[in-house]
Parts: sequence; C-alpha cells; structure tokens
Amino acid sequence: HESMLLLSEGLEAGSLVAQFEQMYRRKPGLTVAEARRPENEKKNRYRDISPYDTTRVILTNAVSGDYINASYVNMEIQGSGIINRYIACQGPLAGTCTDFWQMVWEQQSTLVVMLTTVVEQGRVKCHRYWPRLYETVDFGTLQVTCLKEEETTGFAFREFTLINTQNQDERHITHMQYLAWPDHGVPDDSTEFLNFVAQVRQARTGMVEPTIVHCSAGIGRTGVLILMETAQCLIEANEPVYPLDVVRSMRDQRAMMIQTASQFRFVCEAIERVYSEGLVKPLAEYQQR
Ligand code: PTR
Ligand code: PTR
Repeated sequence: HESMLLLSEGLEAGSLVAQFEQMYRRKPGLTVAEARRPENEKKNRYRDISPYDTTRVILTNAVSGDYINASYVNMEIQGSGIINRYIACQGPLAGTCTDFWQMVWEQQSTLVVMLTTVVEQGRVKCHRYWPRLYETVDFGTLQVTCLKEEETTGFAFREFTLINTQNQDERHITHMQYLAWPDHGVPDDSTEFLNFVAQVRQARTGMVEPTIVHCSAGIGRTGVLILMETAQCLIEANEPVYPLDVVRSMRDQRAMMIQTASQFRFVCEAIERVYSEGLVKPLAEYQQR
C-alpha cells in the first residue's frame, strides 16, 4: 500500500516526526476568550490548555454557566461517508464534575473513554468523578449509579446509569479506562493499546452521539487515541492514511492534540503494525452490528 510505504519511509528518515514538530500547535486566528474569562479560570485544570471558542462544547442547562473545558472533534473518514464524533476534554476537577455529567447528558453521549489514572506519581491528574461500585452520587440534578466495574490487565470497564431527577429519564453509560499510560508518555506496549482501541471501536459501533474522550489535559493521550482510531477506520475503508493531515485536522478543533514527538511516532508505528500484520477488520463488519 502506497501510504504505508510513505509512512515507513517517513519514519525511517525522521521526516514525518520532523514535520510533526514543525506543525502549528494552535490554529492561527482562533480565539479562546471564553476559557480566559475570570469566572471560568477555575474550571480549567491547566492554564495553558483551553478550548477554542468555535469548537467548545456549550452547556445549555448548567447552574455554573455555559463553560466547560471540552471541544468537539469531528473526524471525517474519507471515502466512507462516516464522520466519527468525539468530545475531547480535560479530566474533571472536583469543582467541574457536575458540569461534566451535565455535558454527558446534554450531548447524549453513552460512551466515556478515560486515558489516565486518577493519580500518577503522587500527583492528581483527574478527579474521581464517578461513584464506586453499587453507589449512587448526585451531581446537580443528575444521579449517577455504578452498576458494574471490571478490571482486567491494563483496563477498567464500568457501567453507569444516569438518571435525570427532573423527569426520571434514564440513560446507560459505558466507561472504558486505560490504566497504563503516563502523561507525556506512550503506552508500554502497542499490542495492548491496539486491543483497547479495538474495544473502543466495537463499543462505538453505530453510535451517532459523540464519544467523550479525556485524559488529564485532554490533548496528549486523547489525541493519540483519536488519531489511532481514525487511522484504523481509514485503513478499513481502504483509504490512505496521512497522519500529519489527521493531526492538523484535530488541532484545528482542539489545540495541541498529540503532545510529544514520541507519542506521534508511537501511533505511526502502531498504524504500520496494523497494515503489516493485517490487524484490520473490514469496516462493514462494524457497521452491520
Ligand atoms: N464532587 C464529589 C467529590 O468531590 O468527591 C463527587 C463524588 C462524591 C464522586 C462521591 C464520587 C463519590 O463516590 P463515593 O461515594 O464512592 O465516595
Ligand atoms: N501545562 C501542562 C503540562 O504541560 O504539563 C498541561 C498538560 C498536562 C498537557 C498533561 C498535556 C498533558 O497530558 P494529557 O493531555 O495526555 O493529559
């Protein structure tokens, strides 16, 4: 496959990674005024990570205002008519858990993918925004119950119900957490990572609502996952994969997506593995379920 050759040659020559490092991290001309408003400052986990005004998720019914550090990221799979919809966001803070669940409700999301642990090297990376197994916690008018929790090597899977206490509407949320991935780093093992991505793909089958993806800042690891899933979909649709174009498209929707050169190299190598080891299911198999 031609784009596979370009990929391996580019990686070998170092030119792909060099071009990645030269790419803009923020799309020129886009503003982040809402993130910078004084009343919103405490809702940002990191001062330097802000959603663009144009793609930010706007809360419509939250008591604390309409701002949350979250961005719509829509990835088009050329040639297939598919657009994969995501919301990339920061790991909730203690003070933004209610906003987070409100977003899940308003956006009708049913899948939350978490790529960080709550604490890494003694530092808090994300508030534990979900209840423990069989417990119920109220977040504003939403009531969250954890029905199921399973930890396998490297992953945790949870099921929640979300009840809107204003009208008793109920939804089911799947939570998939990847446990072995430090920030600024790469997963220990691409086999395990590809396995996780395949499970995310499976869980997303037929879903039109956005999948919520977060790590701590919602840029580095979140970007890696979205690039990988996008590449996998392109391969399945028999379309070429140009990782730099995918990164640019992500950064046009949320700044800084994919944080380090080693993260970019890691995904490119994982994409090569998918090509060379034929770890691909035809796209039709996912669409049919
Ligand atoms: N904002 C609360 C907190 O700061 O902890 C949210 C919360 C409360 C989340 C409890 C989970 C909770 O689970 P548990 O009942 O197991 O402590
Ligand atoms: N200012 C922080 C830093 O550079 O360390 C912001 C930051 C934190 C950026 C974590 C990326 C981070 O990784 P991830 O997006 O994978 O959580």
